Amino acid sequence: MTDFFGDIPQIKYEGADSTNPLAFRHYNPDEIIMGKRMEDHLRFAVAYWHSFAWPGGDPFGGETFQRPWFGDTMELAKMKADVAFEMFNILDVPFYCFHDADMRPEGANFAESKRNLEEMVDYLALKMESSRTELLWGTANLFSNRRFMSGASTNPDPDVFAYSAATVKTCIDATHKLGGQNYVLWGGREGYETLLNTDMGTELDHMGRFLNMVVEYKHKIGFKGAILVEPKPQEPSKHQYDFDAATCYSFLQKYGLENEVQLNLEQGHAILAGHSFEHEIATAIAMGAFGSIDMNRNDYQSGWDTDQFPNNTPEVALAYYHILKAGGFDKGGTNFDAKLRRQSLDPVDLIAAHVGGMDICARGLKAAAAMVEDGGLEDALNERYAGWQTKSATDMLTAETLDDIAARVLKENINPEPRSGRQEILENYVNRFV
Ligand code: XLS
Ligand code: NI
Ligand code: NI
Repeated sequence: MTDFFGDIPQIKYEGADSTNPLAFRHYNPDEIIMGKRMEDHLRFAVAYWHSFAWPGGDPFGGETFQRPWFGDTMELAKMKADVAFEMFNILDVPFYCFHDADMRPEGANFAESKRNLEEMVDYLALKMESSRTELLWGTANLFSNRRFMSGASTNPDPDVFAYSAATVKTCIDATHKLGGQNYVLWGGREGYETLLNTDMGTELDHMGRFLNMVVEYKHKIGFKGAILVEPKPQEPSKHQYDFDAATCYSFLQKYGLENEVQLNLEQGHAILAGHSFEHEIATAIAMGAFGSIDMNRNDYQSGWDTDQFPNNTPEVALAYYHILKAGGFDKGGTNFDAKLRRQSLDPVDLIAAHVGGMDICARGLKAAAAMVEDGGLEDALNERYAGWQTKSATDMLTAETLDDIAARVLKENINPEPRSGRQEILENYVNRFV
């Protein structure tokens, strides 16, 4: 036991009237929502990197957090893991997620980094034996170290491609060993700073081959988890190839991976791409590529990936509405890819941030489920598309040609009458639930 969290007890559900800042007011794991426990709907995960590895730096100043486990030794890495599992227990979260670089010190060379990772994986496996918290996903950090400054699989230097492939192999092995339910690839520097020095077609081909190798390896070792790609339009690169859900899907199709790889969608990345979160979720669902979500929010004034904890119920409710309508998570879940503000120094801040985030998500889920059960949005959709229930309408999709349709429009003197889209009525409807 470390004494990092002092006497903060395990967080309990106390109901909406509770004024205890360290209690859940909405997140009630055992509450049944649409026939399933709330915990099993939401599948919360804590992100190792933001909570335990991020030092609180920004472009103008370094570390503010000064955690006792900061440093590059295995001993400190183990202390970090101890603290992480203490927090998982305080929050009673079902899952966590990690990058290799979050939990092991970087070695002097690949072999040493690999050994460090393997030793930490054994240590985490041990911690998991006496904890209920499982691994939602693992991933490789192919963006922090300077060797990745020009990309990982898209780097012009084949040695970096090789190093990245070897690193991803070790991270899939780690994820597999720890029983991870997914493996994520986020292409932080898979993109460019300037097209003046970038051969985009070649880089995309390399990235396509790389991802195919990941899928081949997954099958080779019998990893049953999902392979997920995480879209983001820019930052750190000026332009990232995994721009948004639609761009990722066309990439997957071009490289024959659309049946093998799904998407991990992040609220803040959706906003950076000029979309809403529900747009990205609905797009992935429409393509049959929905996998998991990274929950956070961006500051709407800064236009940057600020990775704050979510605190906007209406936004969260619409996201879960689409997820529920599509049948909910399968292997995916809600990972808090969110970090404290750099002035939030205290251990209690870390706990409160997650308590608030989990509560907002629970509230959003309950609102979403109430809308699904009420059926108002579904009815409005059915009514709006009711014309497509007729035979003449479906014939256009299955039997008629452009000529046929043109002839019919003339013959039947088809003359469409515009109808109201009822947007404000529907927005008012949603506001009844959130
Ligand atoms: C960064 C990404 C990253 C991925 C995992 O913006 O969100 O945290 O989720 O590499
Ligand atoms: Ni992000
Ligand atoms: Ni993310």
